[in-house]
Amino acid sequence: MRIVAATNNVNKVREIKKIFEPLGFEVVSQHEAGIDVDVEETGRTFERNALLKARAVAMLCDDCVMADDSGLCVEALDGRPGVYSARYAGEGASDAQKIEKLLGEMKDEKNRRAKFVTSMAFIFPDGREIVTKGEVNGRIIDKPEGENGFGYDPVFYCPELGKTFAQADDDEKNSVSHRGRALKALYGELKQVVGDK
Ligand code: ITT
Repeated sequence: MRIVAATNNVNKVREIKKIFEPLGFEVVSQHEAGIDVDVEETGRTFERNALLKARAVAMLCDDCVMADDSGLCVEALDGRPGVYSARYAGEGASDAQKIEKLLGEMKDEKNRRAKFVTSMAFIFPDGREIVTKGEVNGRIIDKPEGENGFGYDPVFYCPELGKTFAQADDDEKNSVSHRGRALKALYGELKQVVGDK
């Protein structure tokens, strides 16, 4: 089964391929599928935005489509940046700028608890939809550690791995991450609908 990953984030595509291709799915990015669309994320929930992205690409192809909307929710910041994680430091800000803003807001804050959240939307060519979720708890450290991953990974310490997500390789991150968990839940639901691939 061919699945178009409806995202412009190449790091997400790499993580999705790593989990789904060994399961027998062919995953192509929307760019590889020749689809050029940048969906405005106007929803107030991860689920709503994941569906917006998936539906926009599903209208433009005959394949299965998946899209995720993810973000970092920090307890001391009342769940921010949350669904605004990509735009937290302004439109077009770099990962380094987002991290700098986060560490500035967290300066002197004792409660470092945070979680990454993903909503994963999947749409079949006949229009049927599946949405799954994944979360991972961790804490915000006070300076970036590690070179892998993307986004807020260098300041997200994951107790389950004993390191930041940026110190983990793709397989380690996928084994516990919000996106990895949402993808595994999706695989479980797909198996029920279409059987083993
Ligand atoms: P698409 O919408 O095209 O998929 P995006 O990067 O805008 O790409 P999101 O809206 O889902 O994706 O993500 C919001 C931001 O949350 C993202 O830009 C990162 O800064 C952060 N983020 C999401 N997943 C992450 C992860 O696994 N590790 C670190 N940061 C992540």
